[in-house]
Amino acid sequence: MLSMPLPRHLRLLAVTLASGLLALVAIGTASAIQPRGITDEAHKMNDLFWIVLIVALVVFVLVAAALVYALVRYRRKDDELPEQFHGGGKIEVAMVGVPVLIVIALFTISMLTLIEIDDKAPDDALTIEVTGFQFSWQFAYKMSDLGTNSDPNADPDDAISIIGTPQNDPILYLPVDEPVEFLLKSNDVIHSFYVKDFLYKLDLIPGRVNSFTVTPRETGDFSAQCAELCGTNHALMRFVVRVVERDEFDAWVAQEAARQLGEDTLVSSSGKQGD
Ligand SMILES: [Cu+2]
Repeated sequence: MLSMPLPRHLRLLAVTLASGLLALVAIGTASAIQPRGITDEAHKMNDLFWIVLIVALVVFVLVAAALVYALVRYRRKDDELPEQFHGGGKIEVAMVGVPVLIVIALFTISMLTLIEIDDKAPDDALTIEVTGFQFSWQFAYKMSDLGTNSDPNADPDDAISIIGTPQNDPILYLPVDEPVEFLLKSNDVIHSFYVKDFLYKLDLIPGRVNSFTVTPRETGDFSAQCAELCGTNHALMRFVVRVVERDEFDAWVAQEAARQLGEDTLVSSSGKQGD
């Protein structure tokens, strides 16, 4: 017990400041460890994360301050019972109404974000078929479906394909500032396509195709991995997402096409234009 009790409003101020300080520590920690993400979709999810965190912290500060204040202010001082009463109309309505409004608001914002990030890719978006297998990845790019630099006359079967091994992480090339649609498949067990900087993860399930779309906004190399325990070498199922400018992407495609499909195939597929 304090020998010189602080005035009531000072005590309330002290506990509010203390819980506010805790809330600031939470914000600092979150901003230090939470990746911002590199895609439009990730930025929307990141915004949602901060809205929810800040609302939660405001609620925390108010509830913690009220709790500590009540514990101190109304602690047992003698054997006399305090005044006994039932009900408190206004405060009860507020204690039900305010949380309900907060939940409705957060639900609405979350749904709107979900609808935006689950938006289907435009038809002309680059499409990459991702196949997970024990224990690496295959990335296939169809020559007829390369986004802005597609060859509409390419043979629909012409595709370049990058296949990794557990010892050699495959590189997933993406052009910056363009929507990319991923089609996720698996022929053995369930894997999970997880790119930390997309703030997104989606399972590859045998017998079905899962898809999602992102628009990367930053160039660079970003590490990624399988996020579903899929067997003994699951930990070696890593890959690198390399986001590059369109020019560099086209040069890489041309180089891989020449290597994998050969000059002949390219000539013959453009030769079909006259058909
Ligand atoms: Cu896996």
